[in-house]
Amino acid sequence: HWTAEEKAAITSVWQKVNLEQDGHEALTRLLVVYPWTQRYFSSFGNLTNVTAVAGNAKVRAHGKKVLSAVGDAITHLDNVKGTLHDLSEIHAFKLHVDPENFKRLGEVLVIVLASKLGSAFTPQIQGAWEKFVAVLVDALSQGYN
Ligand code: HNI
Repeated sequence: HWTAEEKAAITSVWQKVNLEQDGHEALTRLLVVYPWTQRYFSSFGNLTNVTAVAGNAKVRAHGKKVLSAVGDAITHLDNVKGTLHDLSEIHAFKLHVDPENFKRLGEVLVIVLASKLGSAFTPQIQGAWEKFVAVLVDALSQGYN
């Protein structure tokens, strides 16, 4: 269900992503913009303000893990659901993450990409990414059904 243009838009942007740096920024934005998401990361230490989050090595390592899983989905665009099946079950049954938060992570990820690419993040590229984020959120939410 992807056009060749959409696939190109998603993969070409992903080639420019730095998993650790951009993952850290996305997770930092999630924790600061939506502070109630901090409750899932009580083992990560002090996350109460932007300076603490920005300097937190656990947040950095975890951001890289999250974006690696996104990259895994991007290399399997025709089977995102199958690729993220186990990860979805972990979030549902083990971590008990409210799936609304997947949308929020998708939202901050688009903002990180837009600020990184500037005018190269065209409306057409944003359109493809919004669609990918919807597919990603849907795949991560499958374990909750
Ligand atoms: Ni998420 C663990 C991927 C969104 C809370 N998460 C993981 C792991 C991956 C991952 C990979 C490591 C799993 C393992 O240990 O086997 N998470 C993703 C992806 C998204 C996402 C791809 C969305 C795009 N996770 C979220 C959100 C929250 C979240 C929105 C909470 C608000 N995740 C967690 C928590 C852990 C976690 C909590 C365990 C962290 C730890 O190390 O203790």
